[in-house]
This record gives sequence, C-alpha cells and structure tokens, in this order.
Amino acid sequence: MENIGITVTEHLLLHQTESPAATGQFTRLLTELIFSAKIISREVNKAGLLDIMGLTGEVNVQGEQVRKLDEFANRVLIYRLQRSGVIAALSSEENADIIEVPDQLPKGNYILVFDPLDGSANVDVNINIGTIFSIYRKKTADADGTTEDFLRYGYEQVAAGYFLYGTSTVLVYSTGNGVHGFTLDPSVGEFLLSHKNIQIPEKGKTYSINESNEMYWNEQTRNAVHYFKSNQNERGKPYRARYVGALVADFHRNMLEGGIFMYPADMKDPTKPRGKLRLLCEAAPLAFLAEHAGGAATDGYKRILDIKASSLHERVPLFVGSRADVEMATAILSKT
Ligand code: AHM
Ligand code: MG
Repeated sequence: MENIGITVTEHLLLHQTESPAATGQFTRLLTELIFSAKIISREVNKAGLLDIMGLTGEVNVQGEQVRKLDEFANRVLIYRLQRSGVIAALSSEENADIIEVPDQLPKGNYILVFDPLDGSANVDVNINIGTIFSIYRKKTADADGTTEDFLRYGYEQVAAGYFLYGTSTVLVYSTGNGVHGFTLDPSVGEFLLSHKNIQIPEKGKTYSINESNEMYWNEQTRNAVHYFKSNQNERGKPYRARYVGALVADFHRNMLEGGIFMYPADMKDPTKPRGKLRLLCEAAPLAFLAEHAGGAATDGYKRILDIKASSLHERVPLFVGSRADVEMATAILSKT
C-alpha cells in the first residue's frame, strides 16, 4: 500500500525512547495543543467571513489592542490546557499574570507558555499568523505552578514549537531531539509528517527586519543590518529582504531556506532601549528550535537560551536563524 503518512502522535510514540519529554503526560499535552490549533486554524480560515475581524476595543497587558481572533485563540488554549490534567500553570502573552488550573481540576507537572496568535495584526489582511508554545517541567514542589516556575533559562525548556496558519497549517516542534514539521491534512484532520529533521542552512539567503525603525537604532545595529545589505549570501548573491511582520512566518521561511530574523533593541522610548519581542513566549521557544535545527539565536550579545527571565513579559532583542549569519550579526553588535 502507498505511504499514507505519519501523524504527530505516531511520530512521538515511535521516538519516545529518544526523548525525555515524550511521556504519556507530554503526549497528552501535545494532543491538546494540536486540537486547540485545529480549532484556531478553522476560525482563522473563516476570519474574513465572520464578524471576527477587527478589534475588540480592549487593550492587553502589553498596551496593544486586542483583536477578536487573539482573544478567541487565547480562550481556546486556556480552556483546553486547563482541563488536560498535565499542566501546573499557564502563561499567555495576552494575560498579565500566570493562569492557574482551578482547584477542582487535576494538575500535572508541565508549565506552558504561549503566544496564542503571533502576528495578529495580519489577520485582517489575510497574511500568515501563528501560535508559539514553550514547555517546561514544574520545578517548585507546590502542586500549583508559581511565577518561579516560569522565570527560567531557555535551555530548561523540554519542548517548544509553533503552528503556522499559512497556505497550509503547519506544526513545527522539537523535544530536543531534532526539529520536525507536520502539515495539517484537512481532509482527515491530522497533522502528517512533512518536514523530517529540519536543518537550517549554515548561512542563509534572506534577512528579515523592520527597517523603518532604523532611526531608533544605535550605530552597531545599523552596522549589523548594513552587513546583510552589502554582502553576499550563501549563493554568492545579495541577501534578499523579506519581512512578513509575523515572527512565526519569517522564522519558518528562514528555518527552511536559511536566513536571519532580527528585531534589535531600539530607542523608541529613549529612557529604555529595548527589543519588542517577549523572551518567554517568543524568543526562547524559537531559539530552542533554531539551535536544535543547527541554527543560533542571540540578543545581539549572548545566547537567548542562557538568559533567565526576570519577569513574565520581559522583552529582548532577537537575532535568530542561520548560524553563520547570527554569529556575524552578534560579532558586529558586540563591537563597542
Ligand atoms: P504580536 O505577538 O503582538 O503579534 O507581536 C509580535 C509581532 C511579531 O510577530 C512580528 O515579528 C513583530 O511583532 C512585528 O513588529 P513590527 O510591526 O514592529 O515590525
Ligand atoms: Mg507574538
């Protein structure tokens, strides 16, 4: 019989012995994430049809307007994961504090951080968006997760991944043993293995950055970006510029084709130069995936996975993607 595909669960079970994270509890956790993503994907696909487009009029903890689809994705993930029995506590980009598992529900040992709908400004214009997740084991003795369980080094993650709602819906994840991609076959409702053991090319052909921030950058950042504009890529041609404005989409392209995504610190607020992206729900999980695919991720100076979060919504500059390109950007940024 012809090959009819390997589902995520089958893949996880086949490789269970190789992965410390792949226990029954972990399989349950991933299954809940997958089910939530299928629901979100369904709603994303009809975003233009329903009264789901546009803003809710509320402002979230980051001071940004909350879109209806963000709110929906957030609610689905919280509802499903709180009832999974394998989670001690959750943290979402959309919620100021950690989200507890109510006392009447069973609790587990995992800590989940997620960005329910990354790049959600793209919803109304039909451009890719995604869901990012990061998984840790609870480290405090308390059955309920505490903030301390979330303020961790990125290297402590047991798994990380994302769903990209694009031309197809794709899941890319790693439990620290290779990075694998699965594509949702809507006709059978399953994610099937489509990208086995993804390896980011050592040097890429693309740089991705919002260059309209240039006036807010310091000299080293300008120099680093200038490097990619004035040097040759791995094919001996100029680097090409691509910026979707959805981190997951830019990261996914660069993972498959090679390249660097940069969101440097800027001086939009002169009293505090900082990056835009969040360490726990964006930078750390993508850094985990990049490294396990042979790439790299820094904040321009040090490895993202070596940064310990000091608050739930801490922001960091991010340089992530092909190893040689990230090392080049980091070397230029580190020059005083
Ligand atoms: P979000 O999580 O609120 O959608 O914000 C994160 C997004 C990233 O997906 C994207 O790379 C970045 O913000 C784009 O920001 P900018 O418009 O400043 O370039
Ligand atoms: Mg985001």
